[in-house]
Amino acid sequence: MNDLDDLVSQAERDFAAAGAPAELEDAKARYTGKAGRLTDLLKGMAALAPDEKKTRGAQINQAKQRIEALLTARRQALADAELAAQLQAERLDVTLPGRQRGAGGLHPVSRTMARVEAIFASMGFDVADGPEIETDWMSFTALNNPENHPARSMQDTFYVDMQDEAGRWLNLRPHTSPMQIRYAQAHARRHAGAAHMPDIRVIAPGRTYRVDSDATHSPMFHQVEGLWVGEAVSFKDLKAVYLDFVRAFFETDDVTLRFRPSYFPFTEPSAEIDVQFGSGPLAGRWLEISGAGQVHPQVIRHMGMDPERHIGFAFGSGLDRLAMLRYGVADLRQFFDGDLRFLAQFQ
Ligand code: 2U9
Repeated sequence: MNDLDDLVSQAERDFAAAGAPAELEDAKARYTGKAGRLTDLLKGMAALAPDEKKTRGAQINQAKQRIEALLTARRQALADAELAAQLQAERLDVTLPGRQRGAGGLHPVSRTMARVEAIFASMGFDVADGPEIETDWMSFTALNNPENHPARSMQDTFYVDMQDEAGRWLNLRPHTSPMQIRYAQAHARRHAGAAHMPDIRVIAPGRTYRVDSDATHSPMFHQVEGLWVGEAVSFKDLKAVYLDFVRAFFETDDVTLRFRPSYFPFTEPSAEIDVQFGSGPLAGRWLEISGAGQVHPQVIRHMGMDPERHIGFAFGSGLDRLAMLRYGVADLRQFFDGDLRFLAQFQ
């Protein structure tokens, strides 16, 4: 091995020892820089004879080319290593699934509503829908609650700053009954003049509003009312339908109903319906669950029907109260606080 081979080997080792581009450039300067060892060798040729200069010059040039090739290779290796380190540090797993929104679910009151609708649908009841902002006539007069009658103050109604054609303030419906008035009127119009009118069997679930707020009352709450009108409907039909409903809703036959006389302007006679479970956490207590009665003849008239021919029963329950009983919730307001820790339990 001559001195030039030696030099190339030393350069190779020096380059290999450089762990970063700046160190490599320093090492390069020690060989090919102005004061570098190759440069020194070239300078040392001045003293040689012309023949020797030629051979020596060619050898030095060859050594320089080898050193430059080593340098290029080492530069590339360092750049590759830097890139590999960067790729490792900034590694992205593109196969990871994207962040997903948590799956939503139905509110317990919505679930209860769907459940009530399904049970009554199985008994041949349709579901009515209608506006939440109502006229005075629909919310009160049609339901035998005449203007200026003291019974109107039984409901702490929200009024809307808008008037109907009769100049009366609109209201946020205090019960779901207007939906049934509208439904019955449309039914009566459809069958006007016919020898026989099919029975009306409908439930009206939805949001209702009253100025009332405590553990068992919320200014916005939900009702579900039912109505069956025909030519031969009686209180025993009401009892049978309601008992079937309660058994299906609470998933037990171990339940007794009690009808207590009561008063509502829209029904006569009227009753409160209580339930008592034979077992379970609520066993042995009478729980008020609904109001009901035979639809008042005046209300039948407002539906566009003849009370001499048509008779019916109606009932009304607080949907939120049904949900509270079914799920064992003590404070109605929890349904409307929007706390997901509470609501997620019902999914
Ligand atoms: C029409 C005619 C009659 C619906 C009825 C009740 C009795 C009743 C309350 C239960 C709990 C309201 O939410 S609550 O406070 N309702 O007691 N509702 S009879 O009677 C009607 C409905 C529609 C056309």
